[in-house]
Amino acid sequence: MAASRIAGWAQQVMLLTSLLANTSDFAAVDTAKPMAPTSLTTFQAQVTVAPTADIGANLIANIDDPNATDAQSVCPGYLATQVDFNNCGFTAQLSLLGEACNVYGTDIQDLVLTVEHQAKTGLHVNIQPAHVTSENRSWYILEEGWVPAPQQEGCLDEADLMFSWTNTPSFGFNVTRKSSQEVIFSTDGSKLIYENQFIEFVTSTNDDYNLYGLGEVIHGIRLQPGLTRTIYAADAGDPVDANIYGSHPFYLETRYYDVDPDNSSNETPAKHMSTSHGVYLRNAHAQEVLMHETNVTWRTLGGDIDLYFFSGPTQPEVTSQYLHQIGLPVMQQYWTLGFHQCRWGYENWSMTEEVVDNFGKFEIPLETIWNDIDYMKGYRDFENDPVRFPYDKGKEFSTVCTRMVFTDGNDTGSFMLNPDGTLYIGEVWPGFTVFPDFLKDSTSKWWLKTTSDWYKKIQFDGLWIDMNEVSSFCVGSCGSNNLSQNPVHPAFKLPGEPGAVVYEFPEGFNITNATEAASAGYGSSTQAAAASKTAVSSSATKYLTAKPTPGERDINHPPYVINHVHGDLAVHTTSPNATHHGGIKEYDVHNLYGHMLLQNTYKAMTAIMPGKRPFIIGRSTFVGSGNYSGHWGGDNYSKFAYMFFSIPQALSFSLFGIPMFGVDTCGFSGNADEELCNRWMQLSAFFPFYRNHNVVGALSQEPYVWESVIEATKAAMNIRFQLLPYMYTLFYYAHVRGDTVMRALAWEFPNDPSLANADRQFFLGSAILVTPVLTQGQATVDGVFPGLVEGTDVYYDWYNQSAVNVPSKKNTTIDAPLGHIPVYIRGGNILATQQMRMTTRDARKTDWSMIVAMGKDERANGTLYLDDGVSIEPESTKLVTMSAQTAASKNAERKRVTHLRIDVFVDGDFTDLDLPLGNVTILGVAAPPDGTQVKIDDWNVTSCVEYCAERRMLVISDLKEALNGTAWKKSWSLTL
Ligand code: MIG
Repeated sequence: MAASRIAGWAQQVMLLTSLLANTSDFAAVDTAKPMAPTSLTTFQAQVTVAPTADIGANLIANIDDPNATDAQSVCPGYLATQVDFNNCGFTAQLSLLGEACNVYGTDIQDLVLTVEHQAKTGLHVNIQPAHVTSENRSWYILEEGWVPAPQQEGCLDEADLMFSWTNTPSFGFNVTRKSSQEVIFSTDGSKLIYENQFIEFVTSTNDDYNLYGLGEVIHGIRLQPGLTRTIYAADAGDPVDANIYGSHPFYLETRYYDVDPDNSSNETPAKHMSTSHGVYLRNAHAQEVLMHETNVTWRTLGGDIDLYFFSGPTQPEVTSQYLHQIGLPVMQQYWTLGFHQCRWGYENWSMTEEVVDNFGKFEIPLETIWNDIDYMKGYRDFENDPVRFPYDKGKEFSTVCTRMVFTDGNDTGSFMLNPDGTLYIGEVWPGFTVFPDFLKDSTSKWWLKTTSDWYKKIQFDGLWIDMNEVSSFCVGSCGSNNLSQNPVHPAFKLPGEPGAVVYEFPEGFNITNATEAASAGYGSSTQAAAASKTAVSSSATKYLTAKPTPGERDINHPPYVINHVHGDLAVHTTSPNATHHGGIKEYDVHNLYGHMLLQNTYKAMTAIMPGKRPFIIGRSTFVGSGNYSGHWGGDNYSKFAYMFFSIPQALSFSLFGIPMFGVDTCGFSGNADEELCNRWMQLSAFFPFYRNHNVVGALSQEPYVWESVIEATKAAMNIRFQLLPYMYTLFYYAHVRGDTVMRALAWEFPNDPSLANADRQFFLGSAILVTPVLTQGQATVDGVFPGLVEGTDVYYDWYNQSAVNVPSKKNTTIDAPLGHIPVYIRGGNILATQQMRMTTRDARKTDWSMIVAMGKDERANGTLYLDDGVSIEPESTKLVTMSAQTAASKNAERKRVTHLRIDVFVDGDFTDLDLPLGNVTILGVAAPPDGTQVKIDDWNVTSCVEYCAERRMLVISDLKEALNGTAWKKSWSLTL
């Protein structure tokens, strides 16, 4: 949890008065025993939970079970009748077309199909049981109060998408893009299976399809045939290709077309274009999506079929259409884009302060310092450890208040229950633990009160919401009869305890650090344990053959076994039969737990800090969480491989509407080394959320630990700070328009099929291309400059400001020695920049510069959004629109730039950042200018004009006075 914003170097003492909380673990239950003053090392005296406590039934996932029944071959499908048209679509009845198959539940005889055109770009297809009662409502219906349902006004006539259906051989439907007649979704020819614990529908696909999204998962960006995406929120440390923290049942599909298929000439390369569309299944149940060669099969363990199609037809349009429906990304405070230092293992205030001091000593910018669960007393939420993290110079915190968190919550009925109405008591860091029931209104009030009571004792600037999947270290209500043992030690070894996993080093550590590697026992067998820690047990032999009981559900062991990372649904989280007030089972809402917690935390923070944008970084997210929170990538590893995975994970979260994303820089689990941390501190500088975080017990990895990392960090931060106003502007457009911040190459160049899988580089907005080294021991990196070989685009090296030479082949080898991250400005863009300081607050006081990167057409554009950086509804804002153009004489002998013009259009009255403009650097100016007299709004002004022929760069400096010491006070035009 984290922490304090450092208001400035003179005010380091602020550190002691602001802290972000890990609200992961919730209130500990009341216990007869007084709380022991705990620290990580006092656990020895505690009762340890039985090693079997977190082990569930030994299951074989259906997709791995050779004997599993294929629903398609045994089920009858449905028949559509009673079609009833209305203004925007129609309804129909679907009835089972034969004998029930009851394959993974009980077949539902009658369904209602609703098809509704939404505005021009949206199509909604809903299939739900005809008879939903108040008792079984939560089995099938996802309440709009929890997850809004897209509602776009507008109807049929201009709709982009058409819906058609058939009854042969059974009910199936097609969604077709009207303009091109291409079918984008087709269940035609497959059967619909609709049971009380199992739904399946199948859409046929084109060959070699390009799907993106369906998270959260650690994988490359493109989802190819052979994969299964399981969606069930899990506390699992970033295993590859398994379900982890968040649930995002949304995909983007991009289809490329050869524009001139008859062209067989070798000279003119094939020309392509693409269209993209989005598919969102609004369903919060456990589910999986199987990607096959010729179809995509979607299976859920409940809920309904609530499908929304977004017609695009480009990725930016799909994303914007989707985000406008699920909730646009929340605007972040400016300072949150500063650098965050964190680790599990800053044991007390003085150690925390020492880290802050070290940043000062080495002059590395630092915005915040975060404390992890170390600050808590007995790992309880909302309570600081009185010895290590006292509220006020060691003054003891009253135990009465501690219990109030639990007692208040209990008195207001704010916790989840067992089916018999007693408290559900799982186990997390504080020991036996209860879990807020966020489906109940009174819980919001209790959460708000608890959060604000704590805020009165320790002022924080944001909240880090960890373990909200929700994590519980034992199966079932394991604390129910064991409360007297509290606070118990979890069934597993804590990092750093004897017998715990020995930390591994990054790939290649044995080569670059031979001596150290030998003494650290690198490569020893103990390290295999780290990898298997989260892997699914390969010894699963028992297949739990739960035969469906007609009409009843087995929610603890559903007949269809998803490929859950932890096997049994009850493992490492609250059990499916944990019960909410009002009777709703966790089975039906599990994937929403994290989202509801984020939503409630947002509410609490807006009450505590009225008018201010809450800063929340959450682990478990759902569709729409971006409306409240940012996200970090969870427990990754100090490995080069995970540095790579951070890019596709970030790009997926761009699609999910959570642009405030970053991963644990230098890696969480395992020891980082100099080379890895050097590369990673540079890479993450181009991610919106920039935080170095480490597991307890691992070697220190703050950027000042290694000399080369200090230099590399400052070099990258220097660029980041210059780009902060640009990044902030990108956030503004994400917030108001549904734009993305980090972008895949394919999204910026939709007509280049070779980029469909490109996820080792990315764009920040449309202007910045980042091509990092992602592997060990390299001094070069292969990358592409989209559009460069093709002649449509030009790129300028950030460092030497010259245009990149057109390479002979598309994939180019770029020099990238350790400490250098290749960064390019794409021609056609204008950036307004400021300077690096130790904090963003001070950076916001520096003079402006402008970088104009001319495009192939000798034009460039840019925007700059300015406000106070804090308020949800700023009193005043300013939007600056910049454009530039040049014209060069065609006289080959004496080529001159005859004309240069820059227009700055200022709209709005926010004045705080009307600081001087120092200089304008124009990249890609074909020839020297004809004259040197700069005019601003037709007035001759004194300034300095320099042209560098080598770099084709023109610098106009000394503009401060010419503009009366303010860059954005009013609109102006510069001509030369
Ligand atoms: O069970 O608070 O992902 O960032 O350091 C582990 C300790 C709990 C998991 C988080 C990680 C954090 C750790 N937490």
